[in-house]
Amino acid sequence: MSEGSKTGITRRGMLGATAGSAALAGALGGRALVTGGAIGAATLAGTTAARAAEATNVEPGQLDEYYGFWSSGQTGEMRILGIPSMRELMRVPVFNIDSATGWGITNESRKILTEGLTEKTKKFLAANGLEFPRNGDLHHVHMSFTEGRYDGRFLFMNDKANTRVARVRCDVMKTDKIIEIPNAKGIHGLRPQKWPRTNYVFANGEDEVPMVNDGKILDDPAQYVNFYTAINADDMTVAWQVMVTGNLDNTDADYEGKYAFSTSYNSEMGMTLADMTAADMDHVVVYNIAEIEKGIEAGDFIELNGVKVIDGRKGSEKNYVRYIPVPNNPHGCNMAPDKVHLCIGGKLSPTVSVIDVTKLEDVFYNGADPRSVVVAEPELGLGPLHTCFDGQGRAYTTLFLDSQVVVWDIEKAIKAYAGEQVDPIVTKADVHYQPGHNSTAEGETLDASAKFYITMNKFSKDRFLNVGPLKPENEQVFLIDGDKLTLVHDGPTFAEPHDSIIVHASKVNPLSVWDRQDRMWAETRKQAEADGVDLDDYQDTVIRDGNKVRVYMSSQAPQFAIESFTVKEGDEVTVCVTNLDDIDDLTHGFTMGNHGVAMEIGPQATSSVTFIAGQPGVYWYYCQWFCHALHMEMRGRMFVEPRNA
Ligand code: CUK
Ligand code: CUA
Ligand code: CA
Repeated sequence: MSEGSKTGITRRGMLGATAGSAALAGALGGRALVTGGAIGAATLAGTTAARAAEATNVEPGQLDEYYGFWSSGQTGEMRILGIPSMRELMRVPVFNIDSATGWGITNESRKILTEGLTEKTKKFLAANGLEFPRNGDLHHVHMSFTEGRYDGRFLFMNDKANTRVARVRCDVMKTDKIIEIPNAKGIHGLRPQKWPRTNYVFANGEDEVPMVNDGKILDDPAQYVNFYTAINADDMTVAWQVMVTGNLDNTDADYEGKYAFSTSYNSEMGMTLADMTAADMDHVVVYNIAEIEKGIEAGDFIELNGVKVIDGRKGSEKNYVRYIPVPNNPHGCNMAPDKVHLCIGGKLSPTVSVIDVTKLEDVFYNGADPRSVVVAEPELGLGPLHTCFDGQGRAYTTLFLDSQVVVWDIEKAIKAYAGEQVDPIVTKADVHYQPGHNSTAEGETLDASAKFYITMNKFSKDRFLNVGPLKPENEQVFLIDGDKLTLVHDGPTFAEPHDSIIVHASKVNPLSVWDRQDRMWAETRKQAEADGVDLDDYQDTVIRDGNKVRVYMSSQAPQFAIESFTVKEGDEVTVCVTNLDDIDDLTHGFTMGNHGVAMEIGPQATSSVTFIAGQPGVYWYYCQWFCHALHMEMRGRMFVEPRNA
């Protein structure tokens, strides 16, 4: 029995009048406290909390108004949440290997995980006994844009650990492309082009590398460079790269299709912590997209590992890039939906630098001082990292060291910078604890709104039951109510959402049943055709091809069409399953016992998996996605005969 429960009052309930009233309001359905009775301070506070709870409450059975697309850091997957409820709806494996869906195990996913790797990488992975990297570090998820708004086509994301960029199809919420970025190292910041549409996805290489990184140069920092990459979003190929001075942290693009930006915390090109924080100022790199395209067209590039690379390093930047000095070790890079102001989080500096992008023209073409584009630098608090927007002129900046969010007014900050006596700070609210990224609904688009504020905190400490030395992170939802932020939700989460985007549900329309002809299994289809198997007019059959055996079977709840098949020890067995059910939510699985293989097969989907048959004997395969009252009975046997029998 826990402390306090003897009296029927929990410790949590005694934390304060507001919390108590909120708990009471929750127990009464979140609507009770607005009616009469004794009105004291506690009740008034409770009223606000109750209203807040109501505004973010999604009753069981009701749907959320927004989708949230979440990164997962070192877990390597993408997550889908319902907002404002913060209910986790789905996990989409991307750079990770996933036991439930067979991502990284099925032939279809292995193809996606391997085909975009460079030949060099494939070779050294093979030397490590690997086909593709086992891990990923996914920091930034962003949706494709059309004219500054989310268009519901694709989601793009980075892998810092293995220098990759992936794309997820929004029609089926599956990863369809993963490419390794040549030359660069450690893809970190990533953003799609906003205007006129996402033709490019921009990606920062965080880590400097020797030019050329082939082992001849190791510890001569003077010869290190960094790469900014533009990826063709439609076919996921590298369009071009720009070689720059200083490392690259976060990136964003403007609302005119003219510029993209990167923060650099290491303009010093230092290799140690002391070196990286030595200078007073670092910089923001501004990329002039039209000039870079012209330069590529005119042949002003070197070709490096098959990529056209423009030289934008200090001293040879031409009109390709400009370096805007900002206080030391900046981090966040966020374009406001007013189309004008770019906000750079100071991190080591308590300021956010506001860059007016309409002034960049003069820096590129009229020799204006690069610092002249900085129109405000409000002092906001300690450790400003990322900024999001509400479409009403306000900015919300996370203060990592202060464990707070600061709400501030962009126009007032500009006036204060010009010498007027105005305070740009609207309010501050405590968060628990140490926030990194933050999100408002569609806050990085022209549809930015002032409904919810979500903070992604790096530490939860005491906010949840103790689960051992490794604690969850904590994500909190605040209701934005005029000048006020009201905390309405704590949400523990596993490693480690860096970033999220909130997209109105009307813009995302996934299928419930696969199209039988989906391109995901085009290769499998080709193999079936070569085997004389028509996957549309299903023939359940076993094909023998030397030591290779291909088993084509359909599944329909609660049965696999083939209830047993025979192979020889050491045969390479491919099992291809097509789910003939075409009902919402009727997913089957295929798990081959003791062979380390499993896969998910959605309604009308085809999926295949290849493995080497084990020791002679009987092996049961079964459906591991609960599909029917007779789901447990949905199984069959693989007979493995001795090789020389
Ligand atoms: S970074 Cu994580 S808190 Cu990788 Cu976007 Cu700033
Ligand atoms: Cu099919 Cu479970
Ligand atoms: Ca620095």
